[in-house]
Amino acid sequence: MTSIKTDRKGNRSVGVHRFSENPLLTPRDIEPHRRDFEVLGAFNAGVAIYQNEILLLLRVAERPVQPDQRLIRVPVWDVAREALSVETLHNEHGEYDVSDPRSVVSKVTGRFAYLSSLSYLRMARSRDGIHFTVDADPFMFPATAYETFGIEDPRITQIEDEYFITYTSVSPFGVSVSLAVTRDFQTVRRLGVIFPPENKDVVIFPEKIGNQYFALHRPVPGEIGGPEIWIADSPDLVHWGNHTHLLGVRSGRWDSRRLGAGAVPLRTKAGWLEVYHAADKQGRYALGAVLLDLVDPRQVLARSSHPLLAPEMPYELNGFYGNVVFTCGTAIKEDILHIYYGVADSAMAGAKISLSEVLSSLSTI
Ligand code: MAN
Repeated sequence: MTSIKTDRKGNRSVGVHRFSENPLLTPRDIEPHRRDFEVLGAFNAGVAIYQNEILLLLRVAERPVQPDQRLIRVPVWDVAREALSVETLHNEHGEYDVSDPRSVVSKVTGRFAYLSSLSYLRMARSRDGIHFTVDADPFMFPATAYETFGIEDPRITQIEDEYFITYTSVSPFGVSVSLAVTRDFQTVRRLGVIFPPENKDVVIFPEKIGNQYFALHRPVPGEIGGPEIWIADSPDLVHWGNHTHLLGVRSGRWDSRRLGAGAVPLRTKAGWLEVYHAADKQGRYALGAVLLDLVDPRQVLARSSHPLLAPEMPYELNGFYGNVVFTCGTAIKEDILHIYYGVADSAMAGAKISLSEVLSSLSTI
């Protein structure tokens, strides 16, 4: 049975089955890591399967409780003290622009000053992939000079018995991507910054291709060019080179403004399937897929002309930052792809989609 629908223009859309239990995890399910903080979001989780459990490595965003509207209290990791500090900004005369809830912009300099919350990584574990128990303590907390504003959007790639975690590290130096590794999801070892600013959305392929490891990454050019997906290779997962541009925005389509890799690429008979996110000119974040050649992943074989999953449900449309679906990981069970995805920068949701339907929905233009 197929649920591919074809509209009058011949465009095919794939049947997506959101979990009826959505949202799976919300800020209410998470205790803040300290009592004077509040949880704003638990979203954009990396996915791993470990000892018969589905793990969601959540990005948890917290901020200090804000007792007074004239003041803005922002969290910053203090590297020298090895402690979280709370800085108080005076906003009596509207000195700061907080119209984008994600950041605090100085009206004096016209520039970004702080993130409004600090993100760290926290583990949720499940036997059935639907009901999750959240660990009491953070799994990874900011710890280095490149992480003082937080760590975000982890992706987990299993290579043999090691799990490599790429994550966004944010600091006054910019937005970079760092790597860490764990074997047991108890202890984790940092391997440092692997892509300097500005870069995000790094996913590592789960096996060597030829003699090299491969990764997708998303630099953000300052003046010329745009936020698009690149591919690089590496002999050791730490040193990356042979950078080439892979996938660009498409004017007038769902991926017209910016795009970035989402889930860890999945090996299929037809090629590497990458579920990626993109924003359009209206700022809507949706998910689609691209198929890359198995032997030479620098070759794009086909791509979604329409999103596989776009914000529709109230929990996707409304939240801390609405109209956003954003994935950092999937799990495959036979032909069914389970997409775990962050909604509205607030919570986690899941959806099932047939892998063969996804593959046959991709088009070569
Ligand atoms: C950023 C991403 C995500 C976030 C979206 C929407 O580009 O890195 O962290 O979900 O924007 O706010």
